[in-house]
Amino acid sequence: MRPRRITVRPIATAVMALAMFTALTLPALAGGSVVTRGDFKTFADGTGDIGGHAQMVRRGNGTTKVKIHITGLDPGEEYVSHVHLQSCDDGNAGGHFKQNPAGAGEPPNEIWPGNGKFSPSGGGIANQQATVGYFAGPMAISVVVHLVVGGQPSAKIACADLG
Ligand SMILES: [Cu+2]
Repeated sequence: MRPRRITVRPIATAVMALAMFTALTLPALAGGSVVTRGDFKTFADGTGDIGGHAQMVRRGNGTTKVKIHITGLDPGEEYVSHVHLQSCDDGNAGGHFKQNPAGAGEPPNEIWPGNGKFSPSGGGIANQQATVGYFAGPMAISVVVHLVVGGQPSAKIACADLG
């Protein structure tokens, strides 16, 4: 019995040490975030000189925030923006990112900065954002801006690769 007791103590000590290590390191991980960003450029069906940038922050607390700043838009038009599945040079950025590929084609399963239609300022500038309650998967790699025609997202007029 005696040798057995001696072996139990180091294990208990190791378990306590592991618990303390975990308690110390998890807050550090939870505070971490992964930032990707890219510059907007005139794209596919777009015209004129569109600029600005997009930024995605995947936070360690399990949320994702996307902010966009776009310049060179037509103040008389409406626009909508989505996170897309492919890079700007690959199939015109493909379709919409969906956290659950079998889920709904709308927020929060998709990420739409502005969460719908938006109008630029008189100077053609738009600043929009969206936050979703999950850590966006690796297929969230570009942000596309569409012109709205007849109330529906239409031509892809700008794109930014998130890298
Ligand atoms: Cu889109």
